[in-house]
Amino acid sequence: MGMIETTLDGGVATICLDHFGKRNALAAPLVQEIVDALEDFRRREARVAILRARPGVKVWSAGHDVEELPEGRRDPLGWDDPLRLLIRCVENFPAPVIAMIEGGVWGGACEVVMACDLVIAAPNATFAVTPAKLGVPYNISGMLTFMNGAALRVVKEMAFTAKPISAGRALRADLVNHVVPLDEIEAFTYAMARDIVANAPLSIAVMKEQLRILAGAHPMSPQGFERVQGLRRLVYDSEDYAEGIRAFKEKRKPVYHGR
Ligand code: LCV
Repeated sequence: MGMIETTLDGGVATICLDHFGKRNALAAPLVQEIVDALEDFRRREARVAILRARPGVKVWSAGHDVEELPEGRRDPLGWDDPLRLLIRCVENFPAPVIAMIEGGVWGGACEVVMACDLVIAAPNATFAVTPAKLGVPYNISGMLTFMNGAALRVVKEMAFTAKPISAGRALRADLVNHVVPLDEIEAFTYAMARDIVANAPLSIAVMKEQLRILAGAHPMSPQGFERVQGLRRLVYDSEDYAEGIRAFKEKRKPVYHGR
């Protein structure tokens, strides 16, 4: 059975996450379905895509599927891992992708939402950046996505505390475009989608690609890159990393020692 539902109507594509049993955790099979749907919508020349969950959910997505993370001594979030693939698909999709959010957005799902072009949130939406909760090293491009999305101080608070922030705080921090009451969010989001569809698709596709390239135009020396990448290894080679993953699987609080 599929884990998403898709529609394409008047140029507006919708992908609805629908794997309640795992709280829409971004496991490889679910990610593959989203990637395939985006590819299909690209072929059918969708003019905008909406990424959403079912109305009424308490969790939009629980983030990376922790069961799929390696137990240690291997980069858990490498270039070809499903989450990275999904984020590149969203960024490279030739039309705007709107994230419509109800409920909690956790970890890797938060990065997926930040990679979307526009974010419309209900008042009950929350956003949590969780690597420090699990003892996981954050991905470099993921870090950049956040730095481009919000002020550095807010990024630091989210990363260091791993606590969810409210929709209101996310709005003030520029992480989301609008916070809209639950009973209006669908009408609001689809009205915005229709505004986009009414405009020139090539102009929009080119601006999206220009903004993607310009937002990533941070010159860095090879030594600087190696240093940042090498720092991640300190984390995934650590005892704390293995403990974080073990504790999640055993449904208990992790005990960290900083080594
Ligand atoms: C696998 C899950 C998950 C899950 N994976 O329902 O960005 S990083 O670096 O942090 C990256 C590595 C990452 O994204 O890590 C994941 C970050 N996510 C989280 O920390 C959230 C983990 N989940 C939760 O705290 C709770 O599940 C929430 C609050 C989202 C929902 O709570 P609720 O009481 O509604 P359950 O906890 O009972 O979850 C239902 C089922 O989904 C599984 C969970 O193990 C449970 O499985 P079983 O029914 O087999 O017991 N599940 C939830 N999240 N990220 N599996």
